[in-house]
Amino acid sequence: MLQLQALIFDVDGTLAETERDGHRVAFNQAFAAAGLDWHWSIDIYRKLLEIGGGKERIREFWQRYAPSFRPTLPAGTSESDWIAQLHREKTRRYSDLLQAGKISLRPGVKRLLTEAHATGIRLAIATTTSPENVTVLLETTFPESLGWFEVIAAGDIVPAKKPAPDIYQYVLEEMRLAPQQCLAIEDSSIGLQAARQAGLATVITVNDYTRDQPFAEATLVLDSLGEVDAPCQILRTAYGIRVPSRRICLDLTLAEALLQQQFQPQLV
Ligand code: XBP
Ligand code: MG
Repeated sequence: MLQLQALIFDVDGTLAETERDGHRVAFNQAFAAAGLDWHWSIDIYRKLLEIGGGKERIREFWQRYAPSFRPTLPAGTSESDWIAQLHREKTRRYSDLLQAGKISLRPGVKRLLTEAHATGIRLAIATTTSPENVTVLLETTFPESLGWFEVIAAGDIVPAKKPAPDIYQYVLEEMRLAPQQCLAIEDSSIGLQAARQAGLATVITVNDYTRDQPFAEATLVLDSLGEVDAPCQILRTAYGIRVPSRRICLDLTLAEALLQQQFQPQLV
């Protein structure tokens, strides 16, 4: 019998609005510290978010916006080493921003994690960002939850980042679960592509960067996970998916119902 066993969370944009005021700012700080005149505006960053991964995003920017730039490379080092060093500096700056309390969790995240933990639903993370960024985000926003995640799959742990399905497949293998037993929670089109290619039903919680992206493959598109006393708005449901009312918050009862409808619609 099909039954929800686990929730798999994306991090950036889903657990917290980390991109505009977190990662983007940290990238710019790292560029300035390296003496570069690169600056990622809010709008340029929107385009760059089509590329998953900070190192990959730096390379994309370099190729697209500053193709004639040549960094001074110490002997025996490569352009990839230079990018990796710049990205390490960015990660350090990002951590400083989080430690300063600049970012909090999105509505409903704490509620749903707490409900899942209390009822034995397994939890995992599938993210493109670095593992240290996940740790610092949870430490600074919801420290007790750090030990709740059975698998934190992050960054370079797989060769291909989202939209490739590798990170979700890694989580499923580690947890020894079938995709039909899990629900993925994402915020972006590339995250949705990754989760769907791994066979997962996926709920999207949009944010300002992702609101207009295509989400045709999503089970449900919401503006947040919602709180009991402050429901979220349903932006779209997949064909055939029914929700109990227009004023909901995503809880485990609804998560289970979504799974049943997605994978065994004839029984619902
Ligand atoms: C979103 C990403 C990440 C962050 C930056 O990750 O694409 O690359 O923007 O983090 P998620 P790094 O899968 O959680 O949405 O610089 O550490 O890559
Ligand atoms: Mg995301």
